[in-house]
This record gives sequence, structure tokens and C-alpha cells, in this order.
Amino acid sequence: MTQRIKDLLGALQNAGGCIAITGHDAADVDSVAACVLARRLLCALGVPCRIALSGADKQSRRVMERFGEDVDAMIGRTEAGDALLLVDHHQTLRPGRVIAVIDHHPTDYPPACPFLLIEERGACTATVLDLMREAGVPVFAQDEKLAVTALYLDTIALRSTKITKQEAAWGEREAKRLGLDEDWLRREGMRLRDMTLPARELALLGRKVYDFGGMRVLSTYVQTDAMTDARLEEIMNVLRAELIAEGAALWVYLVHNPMAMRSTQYDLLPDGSVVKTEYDCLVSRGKDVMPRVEKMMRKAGNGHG
Ligand SMILES: [Mn+2]
Repeated sequence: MTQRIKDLLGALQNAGGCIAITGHDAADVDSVAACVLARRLLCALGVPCRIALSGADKQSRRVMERFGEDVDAMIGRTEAGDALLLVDHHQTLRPGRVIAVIDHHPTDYPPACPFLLIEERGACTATVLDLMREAGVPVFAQDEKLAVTALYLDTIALRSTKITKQEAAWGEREAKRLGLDEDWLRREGMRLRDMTLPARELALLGRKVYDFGGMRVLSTYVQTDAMTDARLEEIMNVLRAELIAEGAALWVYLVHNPMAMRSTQYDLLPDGSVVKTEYDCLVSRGKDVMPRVEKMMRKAGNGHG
């Protein structure tokens, strides 16, 4: 048992009661898979726990079904008195006390909690898999497949700046070794959206809510190689209305084009204006974009709590 397993166990035992394990809002495959493996880890450590996701995206339902996991059964409420283990995120607006964080989204503003582990990895599930090994929990091919699948799907099929060359090479090797269907992994990872979907649907994909120094920031994104000016304008109009309805200070909308390996960032402000930033790579929202936005918002908000 490694020191970080001892620390994690200590924090969870101190909190007492049944630990609620949760992923981020509209949980994606990495969030759900990290919850599934974290539950295995905690059970093996003798810590009572349950998974309590606030919701999950369609892809996670589709993908987890292949692994025999029922995502709907993982949806649950949390109460103010609950002890929370956050995986795949480190900030939550849900009721409960954050006891432990296992995440892969870097931040200059880590939360104060008894156990904090933020590793720069392509997928949070890979970190949880490591923790299982460190704790001496039996790891099966199914667990490794889950981690590699999460890696492909969380990094736009190993193309995002979130993943190092070494880790991408490892993911590819592991996919082969484990006999995973690489074409399927790439397709799911690139997840090109049908651009004939309603603008509202395209506008609200991958929705996350952040609290940056008391300021509410929302973010959504789409993966497509077929964005048009007309569709983008429709999407922006949806987001302008949503931003006001949410009382948000900023909405960050990302358009990832995995075919051209480019991302474009649109920062929408409450006055309706849009600031556009183009990248010549596939940026990671968690690693590149939101840490910068957080810094900017906290500076702007200085003195206002
Ligand atoms: Mn993730």
C-alpha cells in the first residue's frame, strides 16, 4: 500500500459514513468509468460507498453498456451532510462536503480538502486504475479496457493537447494488447456531431458550470468538421439567451475540428459580444482553456469576493 493510498484511506475513514462518489455534471465516459473503478477501490479498502452522478451524457450510456454497466443506476442525489469523493473534477456546486478529489484537470486554485490528487493524465480513469494497483486490488482486463477507452474518448482519440506523446503511444499499444476495436475507439473519440441537430442541442453539449471566485462561468463544446457561419450564429443566439438565464458572467464555447486538428474558442459576454480565439491544435478545455479563464475571471473579480 503506497502513501497516497494510506492518505486517501485515512481521509475517507475520518469522514465516516457512506462516501458518495461523483463525476462532473453531464458525466462523460471518463467520469463514469472513474466512478466505477473508484467504487471498486473503496469497496476493496472496506470503505462504504455509492456512486451519485447528477447526470450523464448519451455517449457514456452507449459506451458503458458495452461494459455491462448501467449508468442510470449511478444517478443519485447528494445531501448537505454527505461526504463526497470527486473524480474527474475538483470543484462542485452539489450539496455535500468534499473529502477527497482524484482528478486530471490542472488548476492554480486547488480546493482545500483532506485528500487531493490532480495528475496530468489523458484520463482520470487511468489514475484510478493506478490507485487500484497500488492498493493491491485485483485489476482485470475489463478494468484496463475501461481505462484505455476513457483515454481515447477524453482526448479526441489521443489527439488533444491534454495527452502527452508517450501516453498516447501507451494508449495505442494497450488498445492493441487488450484487443479493443481501434476504429470504434477513434470514431467514438472524434465524435463528430450531426450538424443538422437543433442549434440548442449543438449549443449545450458537454455543459459544465464553474464558480470562479464567486463568478458563474459556463462552458459547452462541439466536435465537428462541418461548422458553418449560419449554424454558428444560431448556436450563439441560443447561448446569448442561456447566459442571461443562467446569470453567468461568461460562456466559453469550443468548436473542435478533429479532422483539421484545430480548435476555436468563443467567449460570450453578457452584453452579447463574442471574443474569438483560434488555435492550430486541438486544445483541451480542462488543461488549456479553463485554467486561463479562471485566472482571468479571478483577476477581474478581485475585491468582489
Ligand atoms: Mn476526464
